[in-house]
Amino acid sequence: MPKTTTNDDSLATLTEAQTSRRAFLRTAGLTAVGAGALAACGKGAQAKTPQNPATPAAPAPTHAGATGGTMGAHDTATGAAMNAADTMDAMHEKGMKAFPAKTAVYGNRPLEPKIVGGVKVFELTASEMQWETAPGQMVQAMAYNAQVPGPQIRVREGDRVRIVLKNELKQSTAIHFHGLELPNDVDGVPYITQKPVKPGASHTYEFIAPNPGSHMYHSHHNSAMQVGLGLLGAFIIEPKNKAQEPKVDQDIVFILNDGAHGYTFNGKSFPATLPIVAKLGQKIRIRYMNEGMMIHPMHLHGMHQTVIAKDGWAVPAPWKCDTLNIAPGERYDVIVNCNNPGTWAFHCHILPHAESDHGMFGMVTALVVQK
Ligand SMILES: [Cu+2]
Repeated sequence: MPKTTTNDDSLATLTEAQTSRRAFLRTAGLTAVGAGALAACGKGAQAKTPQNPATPAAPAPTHAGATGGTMGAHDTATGAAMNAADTMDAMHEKGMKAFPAKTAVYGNRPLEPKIVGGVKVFELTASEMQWETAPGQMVQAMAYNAQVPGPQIRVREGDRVRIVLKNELKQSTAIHFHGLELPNDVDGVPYITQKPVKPGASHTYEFIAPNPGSHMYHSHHNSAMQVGLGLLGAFIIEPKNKAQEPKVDQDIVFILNDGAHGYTFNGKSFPATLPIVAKLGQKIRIRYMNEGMMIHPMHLHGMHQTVIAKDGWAVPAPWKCDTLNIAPGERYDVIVNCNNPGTWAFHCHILPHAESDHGMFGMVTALVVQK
C-alpha cells in the first residue's frame, strides 16, 4: 500500500513519509553534504526570501582590502573581486542554509470524504486569503479550503463522487475536473456546460470516478487569474485493478505553478519548498502536475526518473530521463529508485525559474536519500 505524502507539516496525523521528513527537519540529518549547503537545515536559520530579492544586506566582511596599506593596484582589483564574490556567495549560502524554511500552512493535504448513502462527498470552499509562499512572503491568494494547492482528492475508479463547491469569492467561479472523462454536464466550464457559480452560491458536481490516474481539479472561470492565485488541486483516481500499479514506498504529488505567486512547487518557493526524503533503496512515485502557464523541465541530480504514465495513461514503454519537460495541463508519473545516497538538487532547468545572482529561489527542492 503506497504511503501518501502531502508536504504537510501541520497535520496531526503524519504518514510514515512525513514522519521521516519531520525527522529530517529535526535532526538536520544532512551530514552527507558536509559542512556546506544545507548543513544548517532545521536549526531555525531564516533567509530573506531570494524571490524578488530586496536590496542585499550589508556586504560581508572581506578577506582582502581591509588590511590596507600593503596592497598594490593588482591586489586592490583582486580584493574588490573577492569582495563581490564573497557578497554573492554569502547570499547563496544564506538561502541554502535556510532550506527547508518553515511556513505556517501547507497545501495539498488529503481531504477525507463524508460518506453519504454510499457517495463520497467532498466539500470545497473557494475564498480569498493571504498565502505564505516563503518565510514572510505573503501573497494574495484564492484557495480551496484555505490551502494552496487545494486539498488532495483521492478516490477509486468506479466510486460515486459528489463535489460540493461553495463560492465565497467576490467573483464567480466553477470547477473543471482536468483529465477526467466525465459526462458533459459536469465538465465545469461556464457558458459551455453550466452557469458560473456566483459569489455566495454553491454548486454540486456528481459523477462516477472514470479513467484512473493522476488528474487535477481547478477553476475554469477567469482561470488565468483564479488558477494562478491558487484555485487548483490534485484529483487522483486509483485503478480498480491495483495489480497494474507499481509498488512504491512513497507516493508524492508535485504540483508546479508559475502565476502571481511566482515559481512554486506545491504552493511554496525555495527555500520554503519541502524536500523529498527517502531511505536508501526506497522506490518513490512522483506525480508531476503542471498548473502553470509555462513549460518546466524538471531535472533530478544523481538518479534517473522512469516515466510510467502521461496524463494518467500508462505509457506503452516506460522511458528513462534525468530531465522531464512538463507543459501546462500535463501530468507525468515517474518512478525514482533511490539508490544514490546524498542530498540531491531537484529543480526546474529553466534557470531563471530557479536561481538568480541572489541565490536559488522558486522551483528548487531536494531529494534526500538517507543511508
Ligand atoms: Cu520552470
